[in-house]
Formats: sequence, structure tokens, C-alpha cells
Amino acid sequence: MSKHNRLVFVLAFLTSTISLIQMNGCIRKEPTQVDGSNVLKIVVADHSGLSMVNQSLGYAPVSDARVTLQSKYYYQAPDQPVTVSAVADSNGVVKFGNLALGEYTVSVKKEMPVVVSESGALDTVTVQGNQLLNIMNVQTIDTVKTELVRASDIVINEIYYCGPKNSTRYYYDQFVELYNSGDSTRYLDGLIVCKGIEKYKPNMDSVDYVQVLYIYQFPGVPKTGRDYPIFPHQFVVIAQDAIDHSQFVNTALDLSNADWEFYNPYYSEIDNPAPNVTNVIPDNSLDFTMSMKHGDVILADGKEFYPGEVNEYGMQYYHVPLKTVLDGVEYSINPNSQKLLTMHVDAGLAGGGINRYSGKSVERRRPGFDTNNSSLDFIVSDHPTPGYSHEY
Ligand SMILES: [Ca+2]
Ligand SMILES: [Ca+2]
Ligand SMILES: [Ca+2]
Ligand SMILES: [Ca+2]
Repeated sequence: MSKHNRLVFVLAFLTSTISLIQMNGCIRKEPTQVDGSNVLKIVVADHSGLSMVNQSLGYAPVSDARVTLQSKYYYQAPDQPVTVSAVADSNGVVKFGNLALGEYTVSVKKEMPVVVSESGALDTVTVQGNQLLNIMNVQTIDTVKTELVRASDIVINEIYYCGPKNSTRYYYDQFVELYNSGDSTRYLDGLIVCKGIEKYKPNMDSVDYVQVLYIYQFPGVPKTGRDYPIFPHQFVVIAQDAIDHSQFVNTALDLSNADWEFYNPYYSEIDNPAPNVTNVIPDNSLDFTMSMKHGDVILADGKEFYPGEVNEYGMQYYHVPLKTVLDGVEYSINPNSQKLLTMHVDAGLAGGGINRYSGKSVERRRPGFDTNNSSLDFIVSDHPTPGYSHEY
């Protein structure tokens, strides 16, 4: 890249930042970016059901939604892709000008008020949408419709991964706790619980999927199944093995009452009475074992996943599209670790300072509290709370 180009990039970025401020001050000016000549029109439409459909437009416009466009190819500094951001108008429309050809990610986010009780009390929920787009044509106005969905009611509420206090390296009492933070019954049918890859991936923020190593799935049909309800404010515990682990190590957890257990039919593990969340990848001969130091867990609707690349050790990675992801949580003993999970799913890290075999867990500050930043959303609990919260 020439010095001149670099200057153009930086100026373009500044211009876009200023134009965003101007927009907020009601002076509408299109943001510009890099030295291309393409114009992109993005229409932000709400599919969460929280906004009214405008009959003349034919969709539910999301006004004042912040739209962020990030280049996959152009960087203003190492590790800092060129990014522009603007706010949608009353028709949910935002236009970006002077774009170079190439791939971009679009992410849109907005907080919306919702009535949470019969008394009419208001709360806010976040709706969001992410998509990947490729600007191929010179000087055409491309209309891209970004469909927002409500951030999930079902979230990963607690992860216990570090193992109990013991000197025999026993860690088979790990568990993942889910929680329904909404006021409606939701369904676990077909949901997948995944373990992300344990390797930094430089382009993770500019692709429209997350890479995972394990996929375990609830029984039932994804999205439409109604056989496995999770009631409002209910906790659901998925044990690595749903047994009383204190029979082996006295500090380990009794998970014989867990609601579910991870079960891998592709190796000879005992199928305990608890129903199974089952491994669906035949090549994976491991139970749902989580890293005791740094890892991430992803919950998705299970509608779509497919094989991705094979790593240098011959392990097959799988891709789970971002649009199917309900929640994801990354944790690390070191709060300054390099992120493994895209900021589109989790902008932070839970679990700072949790040592292996310390018997601690990470749990949401309040049940279901989720801003997609685990540094803020999670606390360290001195002892795991399977099926309840540290708050009560
Ligand atoms: Ca198991
Ligand atoms: Ca079982
Ligand atoms: Ca989340
Ligand atoms: Ca808990």
C-alpha cells in the first residue's frame, strides 16, 4: 500500500466518524470510505416482531439503528480493518459511498423497548443482524436487506470448566447451564452446544460463521420442534456426565440430578439415566470436555452447520453460521488473552484469574444478563451453582 493510499484511508475513516456525528446533529452526510467509487445502500428491517411493518415499504424499518461496515481486505493499521459506521434513517436506510471493491461484514445493532409485565413496565432488548457481502460491481447501488433478530432468550448462564479442588486431575464434573431469560416458554429441540476452536483466527471478525470443534445436539427438530420446553426463568444443566462425581473425588460435584448430559455414541462411554445432548460428529471421539484455562462455548439453533477446513493436526473444523448463533461465551484465566471467539458473539472474556482445579465457575451477574460482552456480563462464583444462581 502506498503512503498516499494509507493517508486516504485514515482521512476517510475520520470523515466517516465526523459524518456520523453530523448525522446525529441532523446534518445528513454520507460517510465515505477508501478510494473506491461504489455506493452501497443498506435497508435495515426488523424480523424480531418488535417493530410494526410499514405497509407502503413492505417491511418493518429499523430507524436509528447503527450500521457498521468492516472491510475484509483493507486495514488502517495492523489488526484494524477499515470500519465505517452510520445511523439508519426513518425508513431504515443507510447509504455508504466511495467504497472499494471487496468483501465486507455488515453488523447492525439496536436496543428496543419492550413491555415486560402486565403493569406495562418497559425493558429493553437488543436486536441484531450480521451479514457478509461482496461488492462486485462498480458504481451500482446495491440494496442489501439486513434482517434483525431479537437476541436470544435462551442463554448460556454458567460454565463450570476448571475442575474441583483435587490432586488427581479429575475434571469430569464440568457442566454448562442454560437459562431462559424471557417470559415465554422456549424449546431446546435441535439446539446445538459447541466448543469453539482453540486457536486464534485472524479473520474471525470478518466472516459470517464461527468455527467449532465439537457439536452436541439436543434431540428434536431445530426451530420448529416443541418436545423439550425450557420454561420462563428456568435453568437447565447439561453435565459432562450426569453422575455423583463426589464418589470419586470428595470435592467434585453431585450431578446425578442434572437435566441433561453430554453423550458421545462414538466412543464407549456410559449412558447414564439423564437424557442426552449427543455428539453429531463421528470423527470426534471425545466427551464434551472444556479447556480448563481458555475456551469458549457456543449455543446455536442447530438449523445449519457444515464442515469447514481441516487444521494442521488433521482435525476437521465445522462452521456454524452467525445468524444461527443464540449465544456464545469465552472465558480465560488471563483477562488479556487474545480472543478466540468473534466480537460479534462475545466482545469480552469471562473467568479472569480462575485457576485449574480451583472449584470455581463463571456465571452471569444476574440470570440471563447478556450484553454480548462476557467481561461485563459474568462474575466468578466461588462455587458452581448448577440449576440456580449465585444470587439466590
Ligand atoms: Ca458424557
Ligand atoms: Ca444419558
Ligand atoms: Ca450473548
Ligand atoms: Ca447457576
